[in-house]
Amino acid sequence: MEKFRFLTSGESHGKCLTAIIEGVPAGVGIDIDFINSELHRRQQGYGRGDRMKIESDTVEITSGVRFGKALGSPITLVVKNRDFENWQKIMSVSPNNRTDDKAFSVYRPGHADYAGSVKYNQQDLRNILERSSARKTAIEVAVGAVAKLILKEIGISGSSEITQIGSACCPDKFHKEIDLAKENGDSVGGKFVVVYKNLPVGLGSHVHWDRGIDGRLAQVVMSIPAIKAVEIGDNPLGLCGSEYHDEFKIKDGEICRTSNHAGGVEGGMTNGQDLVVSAVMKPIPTMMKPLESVDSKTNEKAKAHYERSDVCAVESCAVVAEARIAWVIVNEILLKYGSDSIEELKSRLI
Ligand code: EPS
Repeated sequence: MEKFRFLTSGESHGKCLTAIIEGVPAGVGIDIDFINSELHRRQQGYGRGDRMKIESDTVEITSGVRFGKALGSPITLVVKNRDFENWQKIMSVSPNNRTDDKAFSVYRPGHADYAGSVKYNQQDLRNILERSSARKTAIEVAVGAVAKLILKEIGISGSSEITQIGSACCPDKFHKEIDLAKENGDSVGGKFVVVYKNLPVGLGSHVHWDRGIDGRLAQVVMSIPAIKAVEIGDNPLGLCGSEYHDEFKIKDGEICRTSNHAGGVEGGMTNGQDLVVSAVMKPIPTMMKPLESVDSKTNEKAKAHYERSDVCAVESCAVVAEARIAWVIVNEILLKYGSDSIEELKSRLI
């Protein structure tokens, strides 16, 4: 059941990335500066590649907003790819401009090149790279920023933190790990945590497998490029029930908890505690010192394709996860409380 729904489109070096969102209640304040600040956050982080020096992502809104407020009609967002200027011929829509410039045929282990080219019957692996690139997360962050603006109206906010880079678990060693990977022509992954506060009790449901908010959160975070594991709350491995579960207490006549190992979700529903989602990102598969691979044209041994990439993008990935989690929370709020306008939503949440 989707109440906050959208499609995105766009290739990494195409003209632009686009999203059409449906379900934003009328009257929500759409602050373009906020959307742009989220896009800026996604571009930051130690270890990002040169593409981020070219782009300065900003959003254009071409429908669904008037005088700073959502109309309740579909909102269209556009983020231009500045780099398109350098790729106009290579990414041309017209059959008359066909070129082999930037075509490649050696699979990058760990990327979508192999499975994507087999599935879509493509010989030029660029036809897979262009959409599988994490560039598309720019427009996802813009959609997430709109979701965050809905949440802001009702007092819900989120943030993220990096908890591990490579084998380092404290921030003062993070840059060293990234520098070392760079020196070695390598890449490095890590782990981050996203926390959302002030959620109402009962988003999601225990009544059917596909309605649990935990499953929905896992899906949106797991499908971010390069994510290999998602956890909600603390990892319970090795803990006894008595150590892991969060006891109920009474304080000033109110039910409360003194721990949050469950990460704010019990029985597939939010329980009013902070929602805590962490995820593990693998090292980016495009590497200066390429791995051994195969040329799909000749079926012969070859070094994997390399082109400009990031050494580490864990910080950006955390911003993407914040955005995607905002989609899920907004969708669940709209499912539970309905609402065509923000005033209606606020009155139902009291
Ligand atoms: C990205 C843009 C890309 C990469 C990166 C993410 O730009 P380009 O390919 O032009 O250098 O920097 O993509 C990947 C890491 C990947 O594996 O696809 C962005 O905007 O986030």
